[in-house]
Amino acid sequence: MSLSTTPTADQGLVNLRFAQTLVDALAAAGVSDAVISPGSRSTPLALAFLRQPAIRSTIAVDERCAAFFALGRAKASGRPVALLCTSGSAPANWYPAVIEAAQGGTPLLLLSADRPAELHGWGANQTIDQLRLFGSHVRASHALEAPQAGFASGWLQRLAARVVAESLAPQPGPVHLNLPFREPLLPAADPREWPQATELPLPSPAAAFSEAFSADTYAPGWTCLPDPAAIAATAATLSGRRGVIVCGGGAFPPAFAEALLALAAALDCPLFAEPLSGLRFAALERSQLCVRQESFLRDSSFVARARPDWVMRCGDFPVTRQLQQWLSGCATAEQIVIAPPGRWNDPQHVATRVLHGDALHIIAALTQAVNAPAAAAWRQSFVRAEAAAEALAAKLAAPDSAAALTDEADRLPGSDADFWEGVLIPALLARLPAGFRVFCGASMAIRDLDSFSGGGSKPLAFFANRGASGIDGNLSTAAGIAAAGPTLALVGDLTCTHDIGGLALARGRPLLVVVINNGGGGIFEYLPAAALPEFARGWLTPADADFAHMAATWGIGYQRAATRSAFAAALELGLAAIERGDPCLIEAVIDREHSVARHRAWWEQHQ
Ligand SMILES: Cc1ncc(C[n+]2csc(CCOP(=O)(O)OP(=O)(O)O)c2C)c(N)n1
Repeated sequence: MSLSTTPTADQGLVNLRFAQTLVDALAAAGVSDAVISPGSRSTPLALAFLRQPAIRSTIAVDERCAAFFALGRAKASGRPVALLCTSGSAPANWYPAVIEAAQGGTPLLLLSADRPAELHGWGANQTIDQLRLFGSHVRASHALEAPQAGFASGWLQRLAARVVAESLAPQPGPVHLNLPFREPLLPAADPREWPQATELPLPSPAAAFSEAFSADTYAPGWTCLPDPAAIAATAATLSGRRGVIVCGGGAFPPAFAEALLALAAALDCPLFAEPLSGLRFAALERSQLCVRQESFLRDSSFVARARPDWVMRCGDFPVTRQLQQWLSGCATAEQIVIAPPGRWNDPQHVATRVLHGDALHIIAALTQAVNAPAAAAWRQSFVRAEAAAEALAAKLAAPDSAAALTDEADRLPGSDADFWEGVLIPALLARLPAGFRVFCGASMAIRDLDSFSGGGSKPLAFFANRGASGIDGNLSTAAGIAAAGPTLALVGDLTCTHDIGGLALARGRPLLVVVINNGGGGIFEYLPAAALPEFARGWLTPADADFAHMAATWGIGYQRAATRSAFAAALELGLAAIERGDPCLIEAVIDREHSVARHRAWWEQHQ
């Protein structure tokens, strides 16, 4: 195609036809959600999205929030979500969410509108170099030319199907399309004469192009398995020996949990379920499951007695230091890592074998191949450790009738004023209705979830931005998840203030935000910086924000709680709002010094 700077008879009509061909083909390839930030240069594409009935479009002014919202929506659905914005700094605001999507393996389609080539480098307004803007953080990057009359629609349709495929396999992640448009952006003709969107099913070659993906799971229709010899060798390593399976977070396929438990049963080994594994709150057989390892692995004499011959990991690397340190201490054990193709989840460099492929199929193949369980006493030692930690956890939640009578200032363990994360998290999870989605923020929220969530048969789905573990965009991500149904966002006070704009996206969605307001970055209390005279100014950085006003800015309901009973009452009101489809923000006020003291006492109990 030659580059012409002379507009065709109706450049606007060409732009709209081009945009409609692309968007219709994205719909044909299975894209059902788009998040659009307003702008001029993106107008043909925005119109094409807004008029495509198979695509649900959400409008979000702040591109950073828009991208995190799309991330949340893609996490909840497992399907690629399209983002659209104008030229200039707009797509740069997507960057943190793009990084999280790349690290966390979430499919996104990044459609940035641009000025045509002849305006680049000549001082034109809102024109920056957008090519390869996202560097190595995208799975693929496509630089298109501005639409011209007679553009090749077959190519454009195949490109749409291709970018959807690229966002899903071999590793899900973001894909960038840079799309320049020449003015005039819209047709000159009467709007009533403009071309219409094509309704599905589309008679497009793109439909056949995307048949590689199963319509139900939206996962690649192929299976990737390691060499059968590697499966056989691994099965020999596992059979009849003392082992532990560790399951981290991940977007696992249906039936994965059952398959993993079947392998643990065949080997009669404990299965450590991480908070984001999807195994803690689910209707599953629980005799192999451990959810209290963060506690019982603090007992050095237990750790010395219960040395495994092998450890097998799947999903993301563990959340908390305790389990990480235990893994690095298993120096003599064989360490087997199951990872998606192209991923090397071994930051401690202790793996003795990495099995690349589809986790579900690898687990099923191993279950077939193993031939002997460990001696029964092996798992029993973990069952006892788990039960002991569970009993201590039960005491945290139980009110102490003597202490409950004392006044609030005492904050005695068991009293109403003894309100900290170890009490808040179990109370919250116990009250959530089945089927709730839980988005957990970075910092102490995810670590406390690991320590205090426990587990049960009530199904809850857990999410977090653990790819890059940012405290940015958390509320927007949770709002994106809430588009799929009732969702809890559990975040710290700095994490909340970092994404105030995200609260705007909570409007009209069943999102319950519980802000753990411990007066700043509580996590830093446990790090060496806490001893520095500059600690409060340089690390703790209390937000001193008025959360009631913050919620009011967006017309969102607000509750405040500083005791156990006030939190229980606030939770009832919050859940009633969710049932009506409205968001609610609960500010849980935690005395930081008390919380630090209670965390320390809790950890010491287990040593
Ligand atoms: C975008 C980003 N900036 C900075 C950090 C570093 N960081 C990690 S935790 C944290 C403090 C979070 O405070 P808060 O949300 O109140 O949670 P708490 O520590 O009290 O649990 C910061 C600044 C980060 N992870 N991501």
